[in-house]
Amino acid sequence: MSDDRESRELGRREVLKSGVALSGLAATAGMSFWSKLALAQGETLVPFTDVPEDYAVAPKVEGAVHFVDTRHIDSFYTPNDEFYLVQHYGQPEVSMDDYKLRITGLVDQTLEFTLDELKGMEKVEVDAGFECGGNRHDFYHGLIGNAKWGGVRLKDLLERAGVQEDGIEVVFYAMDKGMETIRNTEVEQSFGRSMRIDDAMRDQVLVTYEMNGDPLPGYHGAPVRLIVPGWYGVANVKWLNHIHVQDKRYMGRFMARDYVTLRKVNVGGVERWDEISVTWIQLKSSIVRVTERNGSHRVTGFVLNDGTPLESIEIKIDDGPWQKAEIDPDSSQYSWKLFYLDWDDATPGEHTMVSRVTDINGQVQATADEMPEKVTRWENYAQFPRTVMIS
Ligand SMILES: Nc1nc2c(c(=O)[nH]1)N[C@H]1C(S)=C(S)[C@@H](COP(=O)(O)O)O[C@H]1N2
Ligand SMILES: [Mo]
Repeated sequence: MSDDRESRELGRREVLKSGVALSGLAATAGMSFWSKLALAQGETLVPFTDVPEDYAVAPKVEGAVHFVDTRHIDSFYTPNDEFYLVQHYGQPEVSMDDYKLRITGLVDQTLEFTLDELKGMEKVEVDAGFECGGNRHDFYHGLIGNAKWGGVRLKDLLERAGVQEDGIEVVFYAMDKGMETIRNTEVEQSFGRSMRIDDAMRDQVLVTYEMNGDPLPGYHGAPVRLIVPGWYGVANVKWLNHIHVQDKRYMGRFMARDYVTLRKVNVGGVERWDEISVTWIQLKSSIVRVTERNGSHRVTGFVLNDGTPLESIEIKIDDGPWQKAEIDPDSSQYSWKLFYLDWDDATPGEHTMVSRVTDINGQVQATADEMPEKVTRWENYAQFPRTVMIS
């Protein structure tokens, strides 16, 4: 991925390059992509044989992880009350009335913002889709969602505070706390994440107070949450109340011990096992549902990545050729990209299908077998073969 921040931010036209986007647009001319995706009358879900019959997603409850049943993804924006939920230290008590966001550390002036003060600043919106870095096949990639987030640029806040030259690391502390045993010592820790200053200064990184046009729900970080488009969910610090600029790396659990991948990489000509904090979303696609209507079938799925424009999304059924899928033309740089393929010649019986995405840099989503060097349970972005039963 590019280190050139300026060139990362793209218009919609650039996001959807090549014939894929064009054919997608042509096919849906005069009709929204989503009106084609919402289940039409008489359209039914074709059962996946890789999903147990008793598989069910529990309703959202406080403190618990909540999955989305990906077979039912049928809108570009995930409704707030369905959006997945991960809260490592449970749901914190938050007083909206005395809420303040503090900016401290290596800045010219320490600042404090009330929610109203934040709302009084220039408002920016961004579509961002993301998944938990621990999302995986076992639950059909259900730790995923896509929303429109509204708030202020982190950069605007940092510029007001005036980051000093030796301020290279920005730490985000939240209001939820838990006990952690570190080297045999039990200590209380706030949820925290960090990023280097040039990542923090990207225009798209927002301190948000709105989700899909509504005030941020309590589950999703009210009153204020960081949103880092193109990064895994863990970067999007909920219940944010303290930003600290410092001159050394932050080594809290969610940067240095948890959400750390182990990968074999080439380090200056030497093969090394490297431990890397989860940041940018890896290029990934997955099939999530198959539907049938009047004997014709449609295969639907999603793509997530770091915002690099896509070249193609393809689907392979059994031993057939890779076929190009249509990509949702409403996709934007950091949203999820939904896609579908009309499957014309489905025959009764069990079929295996898999999707793969390719970006404009020629990076292709690999199979699990092609990635023996990827060993941790974080970042599950291998191709995900699915099986369905056509009756
Ligand atoms: N304060 C705080 N922020 C947090 C978390 C948390 O436990 N506490 N979980 C993180 C993780 S691991 C993920 S995947 C996302 C989940 O966001 P969601 O619950 O809004 O879907 O929030 C991130 N932000
Ligand atoms: Mo996560």
